[in-house]
Amino acid sequence: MSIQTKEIYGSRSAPSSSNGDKWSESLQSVFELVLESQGPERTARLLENLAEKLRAVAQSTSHGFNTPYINTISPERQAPFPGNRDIERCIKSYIRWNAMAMVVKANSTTNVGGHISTFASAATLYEVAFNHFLRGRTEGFPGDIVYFQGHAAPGIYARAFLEGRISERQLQNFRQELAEGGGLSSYPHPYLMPSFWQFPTVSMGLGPLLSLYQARFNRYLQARGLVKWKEEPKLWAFLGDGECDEPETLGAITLGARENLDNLIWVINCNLQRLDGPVRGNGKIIQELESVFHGAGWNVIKVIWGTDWDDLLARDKSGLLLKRMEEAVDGDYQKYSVEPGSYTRKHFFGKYPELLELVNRLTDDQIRKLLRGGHDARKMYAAYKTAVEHKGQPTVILAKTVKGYGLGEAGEGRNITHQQKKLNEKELREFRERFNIPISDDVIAETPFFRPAPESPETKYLLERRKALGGFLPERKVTAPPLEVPKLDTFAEFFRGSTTEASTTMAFVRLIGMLLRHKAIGRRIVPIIPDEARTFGLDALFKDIGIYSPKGQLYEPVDSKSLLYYHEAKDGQILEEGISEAGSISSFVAAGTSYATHGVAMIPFYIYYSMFGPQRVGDLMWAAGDIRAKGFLLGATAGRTTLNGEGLQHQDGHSLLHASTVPTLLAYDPAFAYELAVIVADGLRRMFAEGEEIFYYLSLYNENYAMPPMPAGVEDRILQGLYKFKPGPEGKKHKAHVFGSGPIINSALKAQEILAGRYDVSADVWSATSYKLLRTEALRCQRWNMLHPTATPKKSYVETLLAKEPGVFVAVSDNIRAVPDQIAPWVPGGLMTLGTDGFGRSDTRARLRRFFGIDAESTVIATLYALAEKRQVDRQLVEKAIKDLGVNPEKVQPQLV
Ligand SMILES: Cc1ncc(C[n+]2csc(CCOP(=O)(O)OP(=O)(O)O)c2C)c(N)n1
Ligand SMILES: [Mg+2]
Repeated sequence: MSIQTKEIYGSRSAPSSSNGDKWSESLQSVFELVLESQGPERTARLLENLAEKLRAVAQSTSHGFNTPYINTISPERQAPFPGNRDIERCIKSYIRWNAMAMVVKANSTTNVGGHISTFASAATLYEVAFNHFLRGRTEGFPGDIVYFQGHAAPGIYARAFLEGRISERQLQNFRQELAEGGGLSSYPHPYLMPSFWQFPTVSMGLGPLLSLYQARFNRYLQARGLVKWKEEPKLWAFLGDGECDEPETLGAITLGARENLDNLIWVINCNLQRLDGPVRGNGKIIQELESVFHGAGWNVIKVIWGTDWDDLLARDKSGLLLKRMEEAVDGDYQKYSVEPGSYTRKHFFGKYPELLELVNRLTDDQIRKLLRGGHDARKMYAAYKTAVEHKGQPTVILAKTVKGYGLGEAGEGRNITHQQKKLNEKELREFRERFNIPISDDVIAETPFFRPAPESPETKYLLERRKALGGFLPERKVTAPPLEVPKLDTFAEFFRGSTTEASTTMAFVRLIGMLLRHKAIGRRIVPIIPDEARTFGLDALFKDIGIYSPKGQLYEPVDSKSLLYYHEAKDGQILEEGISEAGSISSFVAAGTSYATHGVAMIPFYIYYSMFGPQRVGDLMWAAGDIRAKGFLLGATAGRTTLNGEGLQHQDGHSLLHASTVPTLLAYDPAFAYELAVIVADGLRRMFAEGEEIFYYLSLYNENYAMPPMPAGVEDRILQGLYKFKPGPEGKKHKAHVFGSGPIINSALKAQEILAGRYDVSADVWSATSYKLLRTEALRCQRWNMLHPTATPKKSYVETLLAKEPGVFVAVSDNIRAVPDQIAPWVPGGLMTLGTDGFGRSDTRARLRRFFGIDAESTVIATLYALAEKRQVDRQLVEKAIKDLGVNPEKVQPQLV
C-alpha cells in the first residue's frame, strides 16, 4: 500500500500540503483510537475493508505491488536531456535504416531470415544508452557489461557500421558467415565473433539469468580482492517482454535484491508483443512485471508515456485520463498503434466526453504520433540516469514501445511483425521519408546502406560520445595473462595409488583441496555447489575457505562448535547456490569467462548431481560453449547403477552423451584417481596456461574401491581417451578386449579373471576415459581422407591403437550403449557394447548391474557371444556360460520403445 504514494499522485492530484497535514492528523488520531479500543488485528481488517472501498471508487489507488499506469518519474523530477536531440535522432534514423536494410538485403537473395521489428521498437532504448551511459573498457575499468537482446542484433551491427568497426561487406553478409569475406552471425555469439560479442543472449531467458549471476560474480571478485576497479562496472541487460515468460528470466530475480545488486539494470522493452501476438492482450504486461519486480525487492521505473502526454496528464484534473489508461488493456494499445489517430480519438479518448475535450486541439495525426515512453529519448535518459544512481537495489526499467516502430503498413504493431523480413519499394520509400534517410529514388529498391561521411556532424558526434564513454561496445578482448598451473608431478600422490578404498568423488575432494592450497592458482579456484557439498564430502571446505556472502555471517551457526561448521564470510571462496542448477551454471559461466570479461582468469569447479546436469540445464551448457567459458563441470553421483538407491529420477546414464554434443566440451569418464588427476592437470594447462577456450566435463562416482597406481607412460593415452590398463594372461586359446569406464572397469577386471579361468579366453582390459574424444579425432581423420582421396590416408588414434590387436572387442560402462557406440565404426571387427539403457530403479548395485547386464557375468557372456559371432567359439559355450554364471536369459528387459 505504501509504495511510492508520492509518485502515485505525482504533481497533479496531490492534496495541498497544509490541508494534507490536517487530514493526515485527523486520520492518525482516529487510527490511534481504533487501535487502542479494537486491537491490531481488528484494526487491520477495518483498514483493509476501507482500502477495498477506496479502490472501488478510485481505480488509480495503488494495490498490492502496483502503482498507477503512468511514468514512475514525474516531469518535475525528470533529469534534463544533455545530448543534441537532433543529431542523435539523425544517427538513430541511419541505424534504423541500416538495421532494416541488412535484413531486407539478405533476404532478397537468400532465405537466411533475420528480424527487423525488435530493433525498430528498441532503437531509442539502445541509442540513449550508447550515447550517454554504456561505458567501454579503459585502463583500470573493465567496461560495462551489456547483454543485448538477441533479436536486436541488426541494430547493434548497424551502429558498429556507423562507428566504422564493421565493413559494408560484412553487413551485406549478415547471416551469411560462410560467404567470401566473412559475414555476421545471426545473434550475439562470442564463439562466432570472438572479438565482438561478449555475451550470448538469444535463447530467451538465458541472458537475464546470466546477467544476474554475473552481477553477483562482479561483487564476489571485488570482495575477494581479485580486482581493483576505479569504478564499479554496471551490468545492463536488454530484454523482451515476451522473454519474461521464461522461468529463467524471472525465476532468480530475488537474488538481485537479496544481495543488493545495484550494479544491475534490466531494460525490458515492453512492446506488448512477442512472436505470435500480444504478450498480455487481456492485461498489462508492464503492470504484471512491476508487481513481480516490486515483490522481489527491485527498484522499478516505468517509462510508459512520452513527453506529449505530460501536458495531457497535467490538464486532466478529473483523473479520467489515468482511469482510461488503466482501463485499456494491452490488446487495445496494440490496436491504437495500428489504427489512425481518429480511431484512438474515438475509442480511447472518446469513452469519456471530458477526455475528448482534452484532445480537441490535437489533429488525428498528432494523436497518432503521441509517443510512447520508450520512443522518447528524454524519458529514457531520465530513467537511465535514475537507474545508474540508484543505491541498494537492482533496477528494472519497463519501457513501453511499439513493435516494428516505423515500419508502417509493413508491420508496425501488427501480429506478423516479428516475422517480417521483406519490404516492398513503397514501404521502403515510406520508411525513408519517415526517418529522413538521404537515399534517392533510383537506388532505393536496392536498399543500399547509408553511412554519413567521417567528417559529418553525425559521425563526429557519435565517435565523440563513444570516446567520452571510454570506447566501443560490444567488444571482446582477452587480456588475462596465463596462469602458472601446477606441474604434473604436483599430483604424484594420485599416481601412487592406494589400497584404502575410495571413490573418484573422494579423489576429487582431495584434489580440489590440494589445488586450493596451491600458491599460484589456489585463490583463482571457484568451487560452485548447488546445496550438495555434504553429499560429495566437500563440507570440509566450508570452514577452510568460507561460503561467499556479501553480508558475512550475521548469526551464530548452529554447528559453530563443530569442526566443519557452516561458515559464511564476506570474502568466502565457495559459491553455495542453494538448489539452483541453473544459477550454479550461470555462476560457472561468469567465473569461466572472467579471463575475457575482466582480464582475470578464474577457475570454476562446478560439482553437482550429474542427473541434473545437461538434461536439466543443457541450454546453459551450450551457451557456456558459445561464450567460450573455461573450467570443470563435475557430474558427481554418476552412473545409473553406481548411484543405486535413488531410483529413476536420480540415476544418470546419459549425461556423457549429452556432453558429447557440445563442441568445445571435453567429456571424460575416469575410472581411477590418477586418471582424474592427469585430466585435471592437463585441463588446467590447456585452458589457463595455453589459453585454449574449451571446458571439461568429468563424471565422478561414489563407489569405493582400491585405487591402483598409474601404469608407466599412459598419461597421453588417458587424455586421448583409451589405453590398455591390464593385459590378459598369455597362453589362452582365444583373445578378447574389454573396454571399461568409471567404476564399471571393475566388472571388466572381474570378467577378465572369469574368462581366463573358465573359458580359455585372454581378455585385455582397457580403460576408456573418453569416447567423445576418440570419436571426434576419428571423424577428423575420416573427413580428411574423404576430401583427399588420393593422399596417404590418415589413421585415427583408435584405429592405430587397435590395429594390431587380435580378437573381439566389448565395451561396458554405467552409461547407455550409445556412449561407447560412438567409436564402433573404427573398432576392427566392430564393438559389442553393454550399458544401462532404460529408466533406473532403486536396488543394490549388484542387482541393478545384473538387470542392465553390465556386471562381470554379463560381460563374460557378451565377450563369449562376440567370439561366437566371429565363429571363434561354439554358441553352446555361450549357453553354458549363461547357465554357469546364473544369468536368467528371460530376465526383465529395461523398457525401451
Ligand atoms: C528459448 C527460446 N524460445 C523461443 C525462441 C523463439 N523466439 C525468438 S524471438 C521470440 C519472441 C520474442 O518476444 P519478445 O521477448 O517480446 O521480444 P521482442 O522481439 O518483442 O522485443 C521467440 C518466441 C527463442 N529465441 N528462445
Ligand atoms: Mg516483445
